[in-house]
Amino acid sequence: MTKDLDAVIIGAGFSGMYQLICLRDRLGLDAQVLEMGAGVGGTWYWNRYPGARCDSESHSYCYGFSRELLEQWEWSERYPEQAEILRYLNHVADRFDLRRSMSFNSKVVGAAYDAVANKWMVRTAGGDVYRCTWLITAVGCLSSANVPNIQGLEEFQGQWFHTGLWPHEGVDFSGKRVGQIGTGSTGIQAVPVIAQQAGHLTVFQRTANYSIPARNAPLTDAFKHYVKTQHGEIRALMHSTPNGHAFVINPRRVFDVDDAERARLFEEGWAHGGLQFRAAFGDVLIDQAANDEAAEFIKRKIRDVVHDPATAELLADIDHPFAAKRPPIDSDYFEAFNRDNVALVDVRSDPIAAVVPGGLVLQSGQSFALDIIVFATGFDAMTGPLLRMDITGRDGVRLADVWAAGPRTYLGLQVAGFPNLFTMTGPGSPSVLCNMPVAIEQHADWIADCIAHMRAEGLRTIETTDEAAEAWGRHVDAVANATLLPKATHSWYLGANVPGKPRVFMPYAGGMVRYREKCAAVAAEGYQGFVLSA
Ligand code: NA7
Repeated sequence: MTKDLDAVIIGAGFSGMYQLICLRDRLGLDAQVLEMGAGVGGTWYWNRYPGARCDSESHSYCYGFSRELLEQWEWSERYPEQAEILRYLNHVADRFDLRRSMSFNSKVVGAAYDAVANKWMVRTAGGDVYRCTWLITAVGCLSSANVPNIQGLEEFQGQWFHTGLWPHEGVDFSGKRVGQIGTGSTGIQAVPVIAQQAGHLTVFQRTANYSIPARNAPLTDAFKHYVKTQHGEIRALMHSTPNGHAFVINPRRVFDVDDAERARLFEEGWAHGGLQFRAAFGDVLIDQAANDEAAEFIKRKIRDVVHDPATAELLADIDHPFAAKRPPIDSDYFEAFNRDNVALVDVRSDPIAAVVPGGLVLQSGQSFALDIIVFATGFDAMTGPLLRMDITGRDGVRLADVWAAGPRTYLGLQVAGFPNLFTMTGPGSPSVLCNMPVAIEQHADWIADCIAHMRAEGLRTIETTDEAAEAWGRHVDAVANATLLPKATHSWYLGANVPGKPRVFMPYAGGMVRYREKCAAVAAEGYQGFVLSA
């Protein structure tokens, strides 16, 4: 089947759904979403692992474009769990009649730009071809599962799962010997829940990680009322903060206060819980000495919580600044190591050598008998979902070749040589350093406004330049280097979690406010850094 359209949007998660509303309902384009899953939801469709929950607070983890939606939808908990977010996204799909413009089970395997026709030809695994003027990738930043290439996995006689491709019917852990590899945000959420169900859980830790208690709880009626009646104020606050959350980062510095006051403020943040812990001071992610204070506070908490001193030491032996890797928040993660059925194994000093039919073997020869292996090993972040689609631009140039030394974009929105292709929340944009729905709505609106402008002016192509992308790339590097973020040399922000992936700090660390202003200025000044032609 070949179909002609104005726009194709790849992905039916938060970003693709709202982009469809912008293009189809606001601009009147003939737009279609292609989605590889069988339903909407993106991240929340795939990540169904035990304990899967958002680490943005529910009242800020939602769309802001519809007043009625803000006033009518009601979240039940401070941090919504996967099933609730998926219900929300299904509700949005129904409410705005999105499904009629979506093709599910449609995995995009290629997209090629035809310069003569000025069209993109988008191919799906099922052999369908969609011909369109505008191509928008809404594929998410963390959607390409990273299963480590461990020798012997295919011979494992038990079951294994990656958290990002979790079976819809769930996994029965009861009485099973479970091994979990990975202690990032996902692993930290999964451990306490799997521990409750499994016969025994062995956690294989390569890099110890900070985590702040989420203090998740049902929302009170008073808070629900506040969310519904004060949504304008809440959105204004979210749009005024660098990371799109509904809380202010206090500008005071860690050493502005004396030891006792600092301890009190950290305790207050710990008791309040969540990402807001970091907001007690403005310099935690900028100044190493300030960061050390926060890091030591958390390490002391870990030692207080975990009874076995050797386990506590291993969990608190953290080698990077606090929040330089994505900072997890948890519900009883460290407490789980006090259970009799949970053990921690250090695979930094003694790496995993192989999977064997009955379990795992470390390089020292120590072996573990396992029935189930859970890979909480993260994603080929940001570039992975784009590169796996085989996108070719002008003159058949492959995106994979253009990005061989790392991604280069202008504003995270466009790549030179790929006209009329927009990469929502692409590398070089705030994306994962921002509360995602905020970053997503800003991109979708900007792209829709750009297309509306072009149609009004009779323009047919927009393409950024190498110069603009190079300059933006230098700026992205500079703002990252002004923080402690690049000091976590093994982070997925840098691409360091995937063997062979170029090390480039991918998200824009300059903050959402500054980024939004830059994008608005670019548009207001005639799309500086882009070439628009008829
Ligand atoms: P992350 O944050 O990339 O964490 C992956 C974890 O898996 C991390 O602890 C890794 O250790 C570990 N890992 C990866 N490969 C291996 C191998 N081969 N051996 C041992 N351990 C390994 O992914 P998450 O899914 O937790 O979080 C991603 C984001 O999703 C999260 O920030 C939320 O926004 C949602 P490492 O640190 O690399 O040594």
